[in-house]
Amino acid sequence: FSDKDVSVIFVLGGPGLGKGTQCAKLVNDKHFVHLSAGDLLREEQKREGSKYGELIAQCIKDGTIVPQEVTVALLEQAIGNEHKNGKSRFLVDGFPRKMDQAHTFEDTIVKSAFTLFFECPEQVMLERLLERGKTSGRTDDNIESIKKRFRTFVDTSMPVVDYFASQGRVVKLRCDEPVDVVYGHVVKALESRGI
Ligand code: UP5
Ligand code: MG
Repeated sequence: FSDKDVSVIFVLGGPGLGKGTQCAKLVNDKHFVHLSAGDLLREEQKREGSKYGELIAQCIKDGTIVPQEVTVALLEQAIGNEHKNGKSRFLVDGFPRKMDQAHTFEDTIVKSAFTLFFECPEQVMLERLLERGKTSGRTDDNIESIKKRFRTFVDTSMPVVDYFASQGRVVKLRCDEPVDVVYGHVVKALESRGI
């Protein structure tokens, strides 16, 4: 895709800080298509006949990154389908979380407009995840998996944010505040970019 036809904003930040929550609000107000890489992987995991089901299930429980081929293909397919239906503005949530994914996506699908990056103390993420875990049914919302997800975030995903930041392509926002306050920061950041 050309970045004239399709515009992509990456939404990054540690586990459970509220990326999905903020994206859902933007879908309502600004008519973005929200693509959560984690949600696409969970759907693929459940899909009958998927050859990646077990691999995805294991990675999610261990908080490790599914090989990029799987995730990039799911995103490309989803963007293509939405684009056929006339959609052009995408929030890609929870991706790229490893350097190879960042390069592959931007070289083969489309260059992102910029990255919205949420900063959040681990303690706040932990509380939100444990609270959600009471009802989410997610296999990774337990203390063992959460600790592994935090490690992966620091070791593997932060370098992606640092890389985009070194190119001046990151908007940093804080998110240890109520949902609507955080959303106020998000809207301001987008409006300052004419969105
Ligand atoms: N909540 C939200 N905002 C709040 C606020 N301001 N104040 C108080 N509470 C707030 O929110 C989490 C909880 O917090 C909710 O209960 C919410 O009400 C509350 P949510 O919006 O769901 O947070 P989010 O950041 O989306 O958390 P999520 O758990 O989805 O983040 P992760 O990045 O960990 O999970 P994801 O689904 O992206 O990935 C899961 C796994 O998939 C990864 O660990 C990895 O194994 C795999 N994966 C890959 O391998 N490759 C990829 O590219 C992507 C994922
Ligand atoms: Mg999410």
